[in-house]
Amino acid sequence: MTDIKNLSIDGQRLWDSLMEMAKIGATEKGGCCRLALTDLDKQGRNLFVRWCEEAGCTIKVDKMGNIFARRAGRDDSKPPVITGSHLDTQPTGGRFDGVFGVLAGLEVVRSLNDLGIETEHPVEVAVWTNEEGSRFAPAMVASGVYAGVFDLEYGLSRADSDGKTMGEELERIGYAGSEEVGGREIHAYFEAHIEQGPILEAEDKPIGVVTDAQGQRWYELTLTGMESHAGPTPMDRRRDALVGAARVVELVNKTGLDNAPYACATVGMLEVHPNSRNVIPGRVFLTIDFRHPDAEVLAGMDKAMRAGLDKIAADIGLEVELEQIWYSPPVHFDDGCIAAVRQAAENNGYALRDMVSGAGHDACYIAKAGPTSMIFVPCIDGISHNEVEDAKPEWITAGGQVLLQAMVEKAGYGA
Ligand code: HGY
Ligand code: MN
Ligand code: MN
Repeated sequence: MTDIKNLSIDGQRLWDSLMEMAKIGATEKGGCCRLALTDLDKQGRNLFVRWCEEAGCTIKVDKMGNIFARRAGRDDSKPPVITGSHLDTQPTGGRFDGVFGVLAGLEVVRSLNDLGIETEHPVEVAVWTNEEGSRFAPAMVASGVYAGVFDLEYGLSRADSDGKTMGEELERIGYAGSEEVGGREIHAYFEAHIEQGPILEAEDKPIGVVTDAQGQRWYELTLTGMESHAGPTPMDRRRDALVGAARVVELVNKTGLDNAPYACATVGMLEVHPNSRNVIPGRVFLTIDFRHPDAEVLAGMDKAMRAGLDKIAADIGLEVELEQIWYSPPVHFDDGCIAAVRQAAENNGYALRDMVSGAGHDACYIAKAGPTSMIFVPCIDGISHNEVEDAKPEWITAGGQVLLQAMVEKAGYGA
């Protein structure tokens, strides 16, 4: 029986599958746009399913459209070791965010087949629906339903800006599965992902042993003032919602800076009404994204933002509608899974470092359903959620290699 530390993936095959998948929704600048539950997402899902069936997997789809490609274990009654991530992208997404974790999982299955290894526990590769939270908010909603954080009705009722719900779109693309969502034991879950930040590349380390993920608070804010004529309306008689929004953008940014070095604060969406060049904006909608590894600090950022908002509204005479639409608490991953990742990286002589994930991932919710941890690899200049997102083949191979060995460690093999 080959020692686990000698098990290898085929890095070129993994890279090739990533480049093949990247053709679906390819953008001019070299990125990918496969918004959740669009026809392009359907195409990506279909390609993944075909590849998994060619690798001998059985496929199950649950009521949130989560896909599970299963490779039987010697004792198939045992809970599975699962890996995976997401295939949906941001509008200006890249070729690696999410899809690396999905196809690294497929590469594990293909490598187990090549190596003739039968694991004790079954192995599954998962595709989680709508991780990005771009077309449908919030993010990670389907893994959240799987973990029991949201109920099924909430998940299926999430609507996009055109009012189309996830339930309707799952039916339309043929991925409204029949399997119940969650409620089963997971022996271990590992998610491989690009870091989406600059640390690993700067330290020349191909592996991040992810111990934690920071908490997030997402808000939707509507400021209402008074539309009026941009010409005759004196400056001191205006209730300009966009001036208010500009101060809110500055307030959000300051709230992040005031809680440096770990806090992150972003206004990502801003819609002006009526958006006419000679009308004083009467209404502005914007989104706020706060993050921090410490729940207390995150609560303090919330408080500071609300106080600042009240002052802006009073100064300009605006009505404020603020809704916190999502709270994902900081997560500490499973120490046993973290150790398996660390051991696998050390087995292969990869330089590594412990990390806290700045981004949210499906693993943050799956950690509530079973022992979970993540494997990070660097990305070029730490850039992600951008069409130029890129990685080196040796980094991708390193991540896949560690994933294989960590999973086999947990799944067990050989009598
Ligand atoms: O927003 C996030 O952290 C993730 O990319 N959905
Ligand atoms: Mn991702
Ligand atoms: Mn992302």
